[in-house]
Amino acid sequence: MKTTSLTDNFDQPFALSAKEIADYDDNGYLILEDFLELSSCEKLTKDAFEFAKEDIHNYLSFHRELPSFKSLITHPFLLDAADQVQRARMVPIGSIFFFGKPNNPLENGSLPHQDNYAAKAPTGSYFVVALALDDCDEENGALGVYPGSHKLGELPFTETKNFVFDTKGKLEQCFPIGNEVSIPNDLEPKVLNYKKGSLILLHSNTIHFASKNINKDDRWRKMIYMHFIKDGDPFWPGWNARRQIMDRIPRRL
Ligand SMILES: O=C(O)CCC(=O)C(=O)O
Repeated sequence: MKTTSLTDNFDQPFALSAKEIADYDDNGYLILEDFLELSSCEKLTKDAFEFAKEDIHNYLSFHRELPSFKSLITHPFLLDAADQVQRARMVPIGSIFFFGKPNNPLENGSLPHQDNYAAKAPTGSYFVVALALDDCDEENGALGVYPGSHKLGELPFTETKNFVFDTKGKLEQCFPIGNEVSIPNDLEPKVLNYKKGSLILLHSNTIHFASKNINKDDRWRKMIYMHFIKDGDPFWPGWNARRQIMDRIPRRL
């Protein structure tokens, strides 16, 4: 596939192959390798570190603070890809950034969960696109999935707290992310391997998780998760995330 940048010429839409769409439909996720060129990944990384300074933890809604993150979440090729697998015009509404610093007390991975508990949208409407800013595998806490679990619909979950903020709004505690679901016996987890610049499309009902990054080789696992809703559908903004619809280009594919 063609590698893109944050400022490419986006005249031609970005078409997925029939096989890529069929793989997404079967598995509930799709990895697009080499989606974003490395210099654009470096720009996003630099902006994230400059914003966070010494406060290294998860950040909600960097796209509201950092123009490079806004360019990514409204990236025409990213939207083309989202629209094709979701068969709808997908409107950006939120994002969360993970530094994935090794052994960081303020980052503790995520429990096996589906994502729509947060947005409470009509089933299948909420949608996730992630961009990797590091090479990721089992050693640095890569994203794991239960392939095919998106076909199970929304499963019962145990409600747990994700974040604790102090009175000034500063994050002081982070629990493993997500409301845990119990896994049906016949499903096998798969920890994904993907390179910096890969884009991962994830159905919101795909059960996913990540181990805390505990490697001793200073391998970070920076990831940007971006959230979308099918045009016109309702969703809960969330007291922490404050999800909001954003402007985007018309649907092209
Ligand atoms: O820690 C991770 O990379 C997974 C994050 C996640 O599951 C989520 O934001 O829903």
